[in-house]
Amino acid sequence: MWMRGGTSKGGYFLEGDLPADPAARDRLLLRIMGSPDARQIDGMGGADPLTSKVAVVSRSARPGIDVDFLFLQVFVDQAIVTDAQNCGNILAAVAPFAIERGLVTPLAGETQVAIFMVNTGQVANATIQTPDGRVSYEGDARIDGVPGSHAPVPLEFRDTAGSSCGALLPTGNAADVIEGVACTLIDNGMPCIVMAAADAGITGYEDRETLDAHTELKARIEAIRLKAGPLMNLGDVTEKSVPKIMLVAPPRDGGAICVRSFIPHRAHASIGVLGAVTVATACLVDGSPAQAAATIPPGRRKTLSIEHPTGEMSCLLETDEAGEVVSAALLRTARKLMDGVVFP
Ligand code: NQM
Repeated sequence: MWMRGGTSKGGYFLEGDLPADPAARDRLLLRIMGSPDARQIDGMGGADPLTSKVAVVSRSARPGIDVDFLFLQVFVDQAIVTDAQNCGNILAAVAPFAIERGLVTPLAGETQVAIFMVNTGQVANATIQTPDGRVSYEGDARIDGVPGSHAPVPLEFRDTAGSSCGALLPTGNAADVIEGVACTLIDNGMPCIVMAAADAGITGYEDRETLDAHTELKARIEAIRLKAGPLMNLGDVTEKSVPKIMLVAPPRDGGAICVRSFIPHRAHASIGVLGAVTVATACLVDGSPAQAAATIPPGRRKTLSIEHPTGEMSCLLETDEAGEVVSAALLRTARKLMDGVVFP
C-alpha cells in the first residue's frame, strides 16, 4: 500500500510479504523505489528522501503492543537501505495501514494503536478515527507542508531519550565545539546535531531550494557530522542517514524556535517528527545553542511551536520536576494513496 504519513510518503508492506533475509529485502526495495538514481525514474520513489521511505509492519507478540514497525530509508542516489533511524512521519500511517490489513481490530469511533518502533526499541501511541469501525482519512486537521485537511492522527511518544545514542546527551555536554562550531549532540528520538544557523554561515530563514544549492554549507556541515557520529556512539556515519543537522535561529512568527534541517544531505521541506521533538528538547538544555535562540513557554506541560521552511510543527512536551522531557505529543495526518501490486 502506498501511503502519505505526515509530510512524507512511501510503501507500506506486511513483513510476511517481503523476503526474510535483510540483504534480499533491501535489494528488492531498491528495485521497487528505482534506486540508485537521482530521478528514481524506474521505480516508485519520488526522487526525494521524503518520498523514498518504507514501513514494514507486523502483528506484535509484545505485551500491550499491537504492531511492530520497522522503518527503512531507501537512499535516492546510492544503493543504500538503512534501518539506523526512526521516522515519525511515516509512523503516522502505520496504524491506519495495520487496521486496513486486519492486524488491528478497529473500535466504533476511535481506535488507539500501540506501535513498537523496532529501529530503536521504543513505543509510540497513535489514535485513529474509525467511525463505523473503518478508517476515516477525512477530517478538519491541517498540518503545514500538506495541502488541505484530513482526519487527525495524534501521536504520543514516551521515553525516547537516547533512542540510538544511548543517552539524551551522548557526550554528557550541553555543547561540544566541532570544527569551531558550538553544537549540541542530542537524541530524543532522533540523533541530531543542533547548532546556531549563524555559526554555519546562514540566517536560518532560507527556503529549501536555497539551502540545497548551498554546496559550501553542505560541505561544512557534513565535515561536522562525520566528526560528531563517533562522539554520538553512532560510529562511522558516512553511509548513515543520522545524525541529522538542525540549524537554529530565533523564531520569527511567534513560535519557540526556527529550524532548517538537513536529513542529512538534503534540506528538509518542513521538519521530521522526532527531529522536531529532539530540537524542542534541545531548547530546554541549559547551555545549548538552541536555548540561546529559543523563546520557551513556562510550565511543566508546554507547547513549543517549531518554525520550519513551510510553516510550523507544534510539539507538546511534558517535563518532570527536574525539567527533563518525559513525553512528547504531536498532530499528524495520513492518507491511503494506492493499494496494489508493485512489479520489481
Ligand atoms: O524525524 C525525515 C520525515 C523524516 C523523519 C528524516 C521524521 C522524524 O520527515 O521522525 O519524520 O529526517 O529523514 O519523514
